[in-house]
Amino acid sequence: MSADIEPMAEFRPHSSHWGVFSAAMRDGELLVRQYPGDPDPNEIIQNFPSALRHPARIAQPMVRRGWLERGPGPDRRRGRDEFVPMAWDAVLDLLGDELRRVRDRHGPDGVFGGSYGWASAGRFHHAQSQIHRFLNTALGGYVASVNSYSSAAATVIVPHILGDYEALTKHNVTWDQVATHSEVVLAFGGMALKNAMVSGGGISEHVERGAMRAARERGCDFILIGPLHSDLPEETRSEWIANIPGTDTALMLALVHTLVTDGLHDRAFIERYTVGWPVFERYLLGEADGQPKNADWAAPITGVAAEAIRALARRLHGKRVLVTVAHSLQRAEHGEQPVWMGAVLAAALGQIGLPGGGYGYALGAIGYYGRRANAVPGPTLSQGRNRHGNFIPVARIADMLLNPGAAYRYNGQTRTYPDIRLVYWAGGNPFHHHQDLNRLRQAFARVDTLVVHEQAWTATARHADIVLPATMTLEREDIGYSSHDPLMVAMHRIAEPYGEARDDHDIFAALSRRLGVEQAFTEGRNSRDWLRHLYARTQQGLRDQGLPAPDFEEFWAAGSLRLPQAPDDGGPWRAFHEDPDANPLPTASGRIEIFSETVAGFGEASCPGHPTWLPPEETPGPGTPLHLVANQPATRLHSQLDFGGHSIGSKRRGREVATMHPADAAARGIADGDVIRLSNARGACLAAVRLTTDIRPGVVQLATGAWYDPEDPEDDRPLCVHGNPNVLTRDAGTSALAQGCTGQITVVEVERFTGNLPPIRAFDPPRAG
Ligand SMILES: Nc1nc2c(c(=O)[nH]1)N[C@H]1C(S)=C(S)[C@@H](COP(=O)(O)OP(=O)(O)OC[C@H]3O[C@@H](n4cnc5c(=O)[nH]c(N)nc54)[C@H](O)[C@@H]3O)O[C@H]1N2
Ligand SMILES: Nc1nc2c(c(=O)[nH]1)N[C@H]1C(S)=C(S)[C@@H](COP(=O)(O)OP(=O)(O)OC[C@H]3O[C@@H](n4cnc5c(=O)[nH]c(N)nc54)[C@H](O)[C@@H]3O)O[C@H]1N2
Ligand SMILES: [Mo]
Repeated sequence: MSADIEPMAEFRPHSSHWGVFSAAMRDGELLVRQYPGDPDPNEIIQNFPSALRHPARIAQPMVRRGWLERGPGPDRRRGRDEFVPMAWDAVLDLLGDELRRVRDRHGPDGVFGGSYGWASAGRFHHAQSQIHRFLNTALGGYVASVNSYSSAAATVIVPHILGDYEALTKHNVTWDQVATHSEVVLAFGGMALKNAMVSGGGISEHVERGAMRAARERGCDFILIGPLHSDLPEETRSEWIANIPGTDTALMLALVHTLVTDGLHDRAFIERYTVGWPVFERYLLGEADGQPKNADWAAPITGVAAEAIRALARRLHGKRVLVTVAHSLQRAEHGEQPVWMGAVLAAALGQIGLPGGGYGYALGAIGYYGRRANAVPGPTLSQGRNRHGNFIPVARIADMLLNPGAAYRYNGQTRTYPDIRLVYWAGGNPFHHHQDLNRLRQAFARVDTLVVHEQAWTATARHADIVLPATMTLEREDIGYSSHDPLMVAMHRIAEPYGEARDDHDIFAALSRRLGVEQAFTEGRNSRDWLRHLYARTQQGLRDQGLPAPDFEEFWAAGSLRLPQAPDDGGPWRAFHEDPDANPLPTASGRIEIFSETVAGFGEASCPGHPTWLPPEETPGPGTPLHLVANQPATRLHSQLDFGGHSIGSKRRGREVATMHPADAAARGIADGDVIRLSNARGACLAAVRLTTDIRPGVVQLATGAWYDPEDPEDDRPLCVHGNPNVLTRDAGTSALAQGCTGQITVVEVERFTGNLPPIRAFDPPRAG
């Protein structure tokens, strides 16, 4: 039994994407305590206390007045209308009828149930699993979404060029190897501690700071490539090369060019472990197009001096070098290219497969990367089978809703957008995650019905026709588990549900009764039975290994269970390095593909057969002279609990804080603490500004996650008064290969806001009538 969690008197164990903790209710107040075993606990849990009973929570089922009066149908009043409260039984009857109507008239192709989003950490009440299981059971399937907003470009390109995507992030170079072996860490986009602080399913130990400190103390050099100096922690004492956003592929090409022309590239490695180098080399040296991709060529593109590029390349030779590429680089136009080119750079250095060396794609971006895997299976709710099978690449949702029947390209296929009548969301916030929100509003106006389960009045809930209040994680029992953290947590209920909120599972169970599939959905289990059932898999796994396997009641009473983990064996690239014939990679050739016949065969100009510098369409110019970097927020996870104390505490004058360079500010008459207006042709938002020299001049940074707050919701392109950068970002795919999200980088102009400051209303419940 584990003594990892303090004995359960008043404080009970719980878990979240941002860490394991325990909590108690005392005199109506929520108290949270960080997990004592965490060497570097995450302050984001401090959003819970003030969020639990915040008026931004949804208290009862609500139906949009226009939908109630006129019935299902396209309506531009979504997000502008008032809501009518309704009793649970009535609203469930209404929704049951609507689901039946859409199913019978349009079939599963009329329902979009992708429902992308991070939801909460517990594995049974995992909203996506619940909604997919429900739609599969009740409708026989739905239009799904594939890949993630996080990493679509990498997810699609990596199997062609390197092998298994999951293994690249989760079974590759670990933090232990960095602490012990790396001599140089070349971090494109950095490895900001704020990011690794988050881990889907929960995390008990944040180890990244300690590992980077240990590496540094051993003499490892950290080199940060990117626009923000804060993307590597102070502990690394990093050297900072501040390139222009979106230009890393050109920089990497020039590094490899210098290696090649100096004869420093590892020819033996390239020969033995890769295919396609000769084709790539002709491009690199300019034999294909007359332009050598040398440091002089890259300097004006990247904003990095040619001599600095050459010096960096020469420094990497002969060292144990780990090249890391943050997710952010590929969440941009042609995001496939830096992912591919990072692998080519690591291959040219001859490092892939060596301990602490090679290619650490996305290391540091999320807490479950760079760790050992658990050696027993964890709890997962079966989603059933989607017999229908249609899908879209996740970030193409607005394109789909606006262009039913249109053809598009994805991973070598030509596909067609379905005609969606009903959109059903639980556990995600498209008004957080999607780009060009004013366009998304137009897209949501097209459907017959939008259903949302939410814990709080997000803009997505405000745009829905039927809003069902969901419990917050603290209000239900669950199991906290991540495949790469050894502590499985018995998440006890801490508080009673807010208002009339119900668990997503109970809502779907009630709907499945109305649709005649209750037994298939619930299998006759209540929530506690399900936890017991899901736990049994882990228990059996322990038993199979002859390890102590406490029964569910013991696990529940102890509060946590420490699981065995697999050894740090370096993963598939270590095995491949040791013997490429015996352990080929699962690519077409079994080798690292520097040129891919498959990708070349797709014939996409936006993603050719080898890594290529493709200048972005969106670059700073007249009217929009600055780059905007819209990265992950430090004080919350995405938009979750933006109304919590820790998130609110980081705002100024109620607005999200943007950062910019004093030189850019001075040129615009902007002072630290001012409210600024960021704008481009797609939209505008306000933010408070903090000036810092830790940002590259010409770049403004505004994290995602401030709730969309239109000054005048009647307007088609309203000013967001709160600071949601997705009113500015561009809704276009990374390329015809992956069609991934490109939200990280856009272009804007910034001015001092001199008008009367509009109030923040994002956290006030909408009008009810
Ligand atoms: N411009 C720009 N945009 C981006 C990014 C970027 O870098 N730049 N990053 C992208 C990335 S990487 C991602 S992953 C996405 C994230 O986008 P999302 O995952 O959609 O963002 P979250 O705020 O985590 O949304 C989760 C929602 O689920 C709700 N929720 C939590 N628990 C439950 C529950 O148990 N039941 C129900 N029904 N609801 C629940 C929360 O209140 C919240 O509204 O954003 C993307 N968007
Ligand atoms: N606290 C917190 N942590 C999180 C999340 C959160 O919402 N909050 N979200 C989680 C999720 S879902 C994901 S997918 C990961 C995302 O992980 P990432 O995508 O890696 O995280 P970001 O913070 O968006 O970006 C990291 C840094 O990349 C830099 N950057 C941007 N563009 C460029 C470029 O063109 N070149 C270079 N060299 N650098 C660039 C920016 O300075 C930025 O700070 O984070 C996870 N961690
Ligand atoms: Mo993500």
